[in-house]
Amino acid sequence: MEVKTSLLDNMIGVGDMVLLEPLSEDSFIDNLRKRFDHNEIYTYIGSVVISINPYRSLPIYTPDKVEEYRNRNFYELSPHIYALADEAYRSLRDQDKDQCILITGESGAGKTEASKLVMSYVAAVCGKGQEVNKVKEQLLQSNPVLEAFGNAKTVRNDNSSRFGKYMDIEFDFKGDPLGGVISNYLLEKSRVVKQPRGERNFHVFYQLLSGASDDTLKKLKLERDFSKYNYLSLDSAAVNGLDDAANFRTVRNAMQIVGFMEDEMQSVLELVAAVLKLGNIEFKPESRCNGTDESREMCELLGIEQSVLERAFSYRTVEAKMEKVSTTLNVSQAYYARDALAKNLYSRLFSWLVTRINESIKAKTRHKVMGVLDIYGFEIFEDNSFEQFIINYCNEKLQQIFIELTLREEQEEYVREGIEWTNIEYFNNAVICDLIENNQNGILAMLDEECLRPGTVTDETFLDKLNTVCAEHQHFESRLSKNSKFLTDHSLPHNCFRIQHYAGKVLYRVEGFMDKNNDLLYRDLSQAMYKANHSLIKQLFPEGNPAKVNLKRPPTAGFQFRASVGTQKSLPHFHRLFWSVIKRVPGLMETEGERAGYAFRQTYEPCLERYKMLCKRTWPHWRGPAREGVEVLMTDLQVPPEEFSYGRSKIFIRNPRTLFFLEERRKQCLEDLATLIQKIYRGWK
Ligand code: AD9
Ligand code: MG
Repeated sequence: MEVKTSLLDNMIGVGDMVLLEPLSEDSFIDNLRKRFDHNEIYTYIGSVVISINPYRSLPIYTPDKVEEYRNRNFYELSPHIYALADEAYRSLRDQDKDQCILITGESGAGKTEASKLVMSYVAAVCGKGQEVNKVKEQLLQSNPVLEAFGNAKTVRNDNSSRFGKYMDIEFDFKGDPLGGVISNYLLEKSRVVKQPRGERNFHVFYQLLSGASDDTLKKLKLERDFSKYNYLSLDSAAVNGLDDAANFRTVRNAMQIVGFMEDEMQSVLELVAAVLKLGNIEFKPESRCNGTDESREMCELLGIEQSVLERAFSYRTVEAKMEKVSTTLNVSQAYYARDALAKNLYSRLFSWLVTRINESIKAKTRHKVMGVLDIYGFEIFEDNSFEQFIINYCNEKLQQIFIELTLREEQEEYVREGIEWTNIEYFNNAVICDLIENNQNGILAMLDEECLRPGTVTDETFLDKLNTVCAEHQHFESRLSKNSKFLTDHSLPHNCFRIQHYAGKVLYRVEGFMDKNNDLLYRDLSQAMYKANHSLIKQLFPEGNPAKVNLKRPPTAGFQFRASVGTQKSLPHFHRLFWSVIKRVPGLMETEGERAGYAFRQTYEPCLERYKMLCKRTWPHWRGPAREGVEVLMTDLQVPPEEFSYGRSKIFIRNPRTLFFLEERRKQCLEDLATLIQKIYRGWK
């Protein structure tokens, strides 16, 4: 039997990396590859699930599979995301513990799919009944709505999340779902007005144009043809395998289930149409944009007086010393204002959608929660800009939370067991987070400072500042530790800086950083929007209310993001955490690196039971406390003392090799025993 298992392992790899021998980067990747070749996309490292995107549909998410994994122990069946979902759900229901599932991995790795699999599994196994089923349906249907507005085709992923999402599913004391709350992190709004080559705008634009009835399009003053709209990139409008028209129906249906009223849906579509119209407004030096069809139609959609909008595109009013001064915008400033309005309109619409969904799905009371965090994955492109900087910072933060939580759990167990704890720097990416978010000289703070500084400020002056401050800081840091993450290197292209992220080195080009961070919307435009005879658009621009003139500068994009990422701090209140490391391309796996602590632990009794045959003094019976038996065992087997530690109730083993050594000895012992028995048996015959 033993031999058969290892032959099988040789072919399809082991389900838990902990059992891998020898454990090295090569064997780790080799194991994943073997499993992947046999359609085994999931593998464990202890309680962490790794998955590799198969990019095709595998028959492993059927109702039968759900039944198979239901109420089974985590390690009982072959690795699966359902095992993780089941374990999380059962701990919540039976042990009354809040749960949190963090899903990380690079773009296109399968995070969003994994989060949906978790949700649908939990929906399938928890209680039933009319009310409960309605709640489940609403929670599940919030996904297509948010994906239509917040996802887009990128070069990495045809359905790439361009926002971060954290969803709490709320349960009652029986473990039945009551509702949910969604938090969203900064939408990549620059995409509304411009998309990188080979990428698309947010799905909803294409869905609306492809899937709406002729009548609806007429009411929205739209034409079906993508090429009519400046904001829709042409080179990749139709995506293989994406049925925009069918998805439009799915989204409408989902909005209905979630609880949007017919008139609300209409308003939302009017805003989407208005964004497309905005993109077609053109400005010419002689005649400005006066009286064009596009601006007229946009104004009709939103109930705005055309002269009000056109004035807002022509002038900028600044209040200085209680006096209003209007300056004329030149053509490029007018385009800037137009794009800023489109970006703001769309991103505010997105936030409104999240709030509106929450109104529908939020439970009045809750007993326990399961949180699922699905963010945009780490991005390293050839050309990385402010968006990648923000997305990667978010991933860095998540990594830090994961590390803090696992280390804390680990540390607590060591303290409980009376084992000495030494902090190991290697694990911690707090240095990178600090480099970005430090209030005084973090990159985001410096960017804000530069945006506010009077005088001529440009992306280049920001880069100069960064280089000077970080270089100084680095000089100071390098005396303390060798791992500074801001990489100064004279061979860098002149407008770039480089950061050593946990996932790799990334070169950022500063062009556009100031602008995107400033995210300026001239007050003339927010006031024009507030004047609209359209309740949704009015709601989205509250600062346009002249009665509430607030001269304070609106917070920058970087600041807002830092603040929203900061709220993730609430995560450590969760009792349990699962982590799914997912990679897009098999073969590019990173290993966990060296384990800094003790990788394995076992309570004394089972440990003694399993290995007592290896030592004459403990075999067949040990008549003292189990801990002493284990001590005798380890001494007799001459396991080096630095390889393990005795805790109060458990033995802690530092290295998997030690465990394999013990297992190997045991296997040998059993084989010898079997041979012996066979000999005796033959002798009898
Ligand atoms: V991003 O950071 O949002 O750009 P994700 O979310 O990690 O990324 P996503 O879940 O969207 O990736 O997966 C990308 C595509 O891979 C999906 O659209 C599916 O076509 C495909 N995929 C992902 N997971 C699975 C799976 N378990 N089985 C089959 C999958 N296909
Ligand atoms: Mg995603």
